[in-house]
Amino acid sequence: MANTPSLGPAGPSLPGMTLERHILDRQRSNPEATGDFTRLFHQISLAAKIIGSRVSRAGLSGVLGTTGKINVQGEVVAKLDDFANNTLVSVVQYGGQVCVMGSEEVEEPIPIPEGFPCGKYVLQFDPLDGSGNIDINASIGTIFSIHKRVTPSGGPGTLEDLLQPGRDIVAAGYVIYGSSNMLVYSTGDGVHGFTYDPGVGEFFLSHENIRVPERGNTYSINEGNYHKWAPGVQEWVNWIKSPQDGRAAYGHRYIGAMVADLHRTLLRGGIFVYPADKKNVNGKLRLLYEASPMAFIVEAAGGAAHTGTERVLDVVPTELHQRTPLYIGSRADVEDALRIAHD
Ligand code: P6P
Repeated sequence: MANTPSLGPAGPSLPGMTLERHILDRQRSNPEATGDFTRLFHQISLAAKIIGSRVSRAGLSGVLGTTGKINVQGEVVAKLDDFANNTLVSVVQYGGQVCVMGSEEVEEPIPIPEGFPCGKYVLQFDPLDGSGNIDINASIGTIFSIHKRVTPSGGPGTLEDLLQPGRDIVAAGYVIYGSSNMLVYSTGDGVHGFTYDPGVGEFFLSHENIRVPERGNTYSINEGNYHKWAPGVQEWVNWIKSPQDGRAAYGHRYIGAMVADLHRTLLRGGIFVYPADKKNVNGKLRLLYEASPMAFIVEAAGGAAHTGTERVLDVVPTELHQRTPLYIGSRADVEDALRIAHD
């Protein structure tokens, strides 16, 4: 039955396939693997556990509220934004698997500290997506993507290593801190979800080979921006609200954290849209550490992701924090949106 925990070769003695085992099996199936990817993923998993632990008791550990700082995005930095960013950087930077990092919270490329080895991977992340939801205890998440470096090995990574298109992603994933914490990842051949068991301190396979339904029945967009949208987007939203081709009208869901809205879309189908508007002329979501990794995952699950003018994964970045409009989800729903909003 789909999505039932796989006991795997370990057999009934273990309660299920752990994330660590899943990544290790992948390494064993690749004769050229050195174990660097496994070690990097273990670090990301550890960071997810640490962040998840702090998120789950945010109201008790003095990390609610803001730091008073404004980040490169011009957004107020929540204390948990800082904590999540510092956790990811500190857990990864000494491991020797990464040559440079990029973070939503840091204006410049994050170098590996002097005296520590630079590896073959490039890690980019939104450490805490949807931080506006923290203080109201709604779902938030972490998004990450991994590329191979393109500059010569050995020395420090550069901006060139970060400015790579999504089609060259080696692996991408997200963590959703919600009613339960889950880590979902893909290396391009299938999308797999792991649910965190706090009693054990491990992520266990719970959603094997997730597939986005060809079409859903939910659309997700901030309707409060209606009057800022281009007429084509307004036309699509009015269209999707009315029953089409004998189908019932779509329901509307919007959590305000892309990870949560996209997790629902990944599992149940439908479409998430954050279009360009009069205020965000290039869209609001960031390409490198939000749209591209999520597009990689959704496409690996059989869905589609588009900017309105091109496939998200084909966009060649020119700036670390550049933004993009985003239409993502079930292939048929994305095609409808592009046909009505952009043709
Ligand atoms: P709005 C959160 O700030 C975020 O970056 C995404 O996670 C989310 O989908 C979007 O912005 C929400 O934006 O303008 O609707 O609050």
